[in-house]
Amino acid sequence: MVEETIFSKIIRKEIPADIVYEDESVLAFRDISPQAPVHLLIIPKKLIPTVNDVDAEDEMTLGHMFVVAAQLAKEHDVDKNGYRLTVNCNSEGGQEVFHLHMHLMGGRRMQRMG
Ligand code: DGP
Repeated sequence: MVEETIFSKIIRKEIPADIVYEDESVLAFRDISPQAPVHLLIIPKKLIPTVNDVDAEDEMTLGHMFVVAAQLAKEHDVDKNGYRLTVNCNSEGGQEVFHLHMHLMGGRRMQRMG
C-alpha cells in the first residue's frame, strides 16, 4: 500500500511551503532544512514512493523534472557555477520522505560524494 507523506499535504496546500514552481505534474519548493544557499525539492505530483517504484508511464514526468531543474537553476542563478541534483532511495540512500523527490542544491562548493 502506498502511504501519503507530508509532501502530499504540500501539493494540496494543506500545509505551507515556499513554492517556487508549479505545473500540472510537478511542484518545487524550498527545503525546510537547507543544506546549501539554494536547496530546492522538485517532486512529481503523483505519489511515487521511491525510485524503485518508477515505471514506464512515469518517464515523461521524470524527464520533465530535469527540465524544471534546469529552469530553476537559472532562475536561482546557480546554473553557471554549478549545482547538484540528488535523488535518495531508501535507508542506505538517505531517503527520509517516501515521496520521490529531486534535491537541487547550489550556491556553495559541494563535497565529494561519499
Ligand atoms: P530525503 O532525505 O532525500 O528524503 O530528503 C527529504 C527532505 O525533505 C529533507 O531535506 C527535508 C525536507 N522536508 C521534510 N519535511 C519537509 C516539509 O514539511 N517541508 C519542506 N519544505 N521540506 C521538508
